[in-house]
Amino acid sequence: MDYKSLQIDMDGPVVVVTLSRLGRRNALDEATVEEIGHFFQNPPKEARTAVLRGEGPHFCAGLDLEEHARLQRTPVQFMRMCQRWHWAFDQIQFGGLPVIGALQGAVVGGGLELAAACHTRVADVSTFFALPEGQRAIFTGGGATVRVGRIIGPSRMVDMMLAARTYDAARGMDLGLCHEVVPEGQSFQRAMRIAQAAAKHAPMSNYAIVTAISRINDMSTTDGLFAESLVAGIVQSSPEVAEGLEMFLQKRSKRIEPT
Ligand code: 1HE
Repeated sequence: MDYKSLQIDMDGPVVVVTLSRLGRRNALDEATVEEIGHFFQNPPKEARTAVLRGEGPHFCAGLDLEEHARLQRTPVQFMRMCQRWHWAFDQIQFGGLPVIGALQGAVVGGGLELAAACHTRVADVSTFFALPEGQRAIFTGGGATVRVGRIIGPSRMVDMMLAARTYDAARGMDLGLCHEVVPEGQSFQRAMRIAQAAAKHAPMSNYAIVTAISRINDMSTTDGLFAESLVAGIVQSSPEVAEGLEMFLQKRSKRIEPT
């Protein structure tokens, strides 16, 4: 696929995906969402982890409101569009590649839905989170009811939308919308360091981390524990395990220390 709204760069084992619609503050039109889904469904073979960022001062301004106004979609067309967003963001969350979101400025509406599909989110202090759909006479459609609702809880999500709340980076971190806050302009560098370190993990271990935990949390206790044992059984018997254990037994592996 010839990507027009994404810039793709390899940096060792890390693939950097940059949303590049600066003139629209990286807002998501239909073509961009297709590119995101296609990319994360078919990442480069040599990529072990990914960093997703937005060009310029904002991560992503959500739904492309110019396209939305222009296309005058019918209810069925908008429903279909939302389902393409769900498919595309599922490729991020469940595609198997660990994806680190590097956030700055606006992470709003569909931009927050996109960020919520990333596995780790690093925000700089300029970051703000909002779901302004209510103020635009629309509703979330890119997965927020599921992904954001599960992060901050449905009651807080209702309040966030009704009371038109904008959370800054520190509040976002309290609520789990991001996992780390760094000084202005440093979210990309920090996301890269996390991605480079995670790229050294055994691939099966990373695959289990990014695909199994969310799914198991959708299950009942009994089913979840059973599924965990199955996943663990497969991961624990992968070839990289012997090497990792050998390093530990020879006292060559990194100690786990308080930070
Ligand atoms: C856009 C969009 C957009 C900016 N669609 N063109 N999303 C929103 O409600 C957020 C709307 N945007 C904003 O609140 C602000 O633009 C920002 C806080 C993101 C950035 O502010 P700023 O001052 O840096 O930029 P700007 O001057 O407001 O915008 C620069 C340009 O980007 C301008 O175009 P220009 O031709 O006048 O230069 C804007 O029109 C354009 N732009 N945001 C299209 N979103 C699956 S359902 C999901 C539902 C939602 O996502 S609802 C939330 C929609």
